[in-house]
Amino acid sequence: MNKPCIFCEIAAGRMEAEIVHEDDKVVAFRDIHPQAPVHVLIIPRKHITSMLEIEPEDAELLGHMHLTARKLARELEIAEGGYRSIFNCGSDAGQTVWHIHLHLMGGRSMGWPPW
Ligand code: IU
Repeated sequence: MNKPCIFCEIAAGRMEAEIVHEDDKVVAFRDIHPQAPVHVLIIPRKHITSMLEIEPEDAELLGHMHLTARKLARELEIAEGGYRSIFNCGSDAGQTVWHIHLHLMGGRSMGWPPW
């Protein structure tokens, strides 16, 4: 039997996470291995394996994810200093969980490029 998707389990409330926002389309929770003072993952309730699999019908959902990032950046007080929002797509980019997630990171100064 296939293992259930961990992020689908979090979205369904069957697995614990420190949730900072949820609505009918997305759930946002704190990353368990934060790489910045604020590190939140915004996930869609809809299971989409990677950014390579998004479809035109997902455009509104993706926009909603970015608007949620903006709202949380303000609420979590990283908007003024600046923040990064990132989708890792595929293994070279460092994707390890196969349910799309928008990383929202801030609270420290970050370098570029991100090795
Ligand atoms: P990536 O872009 O696929 O590498 O990011 C996956 C993130 O999910 C990574 O930062 C993990 O620390 C995080 N994470 C989590 O917050 N909770 C979990 O149960 C698992 C991974 I598995």
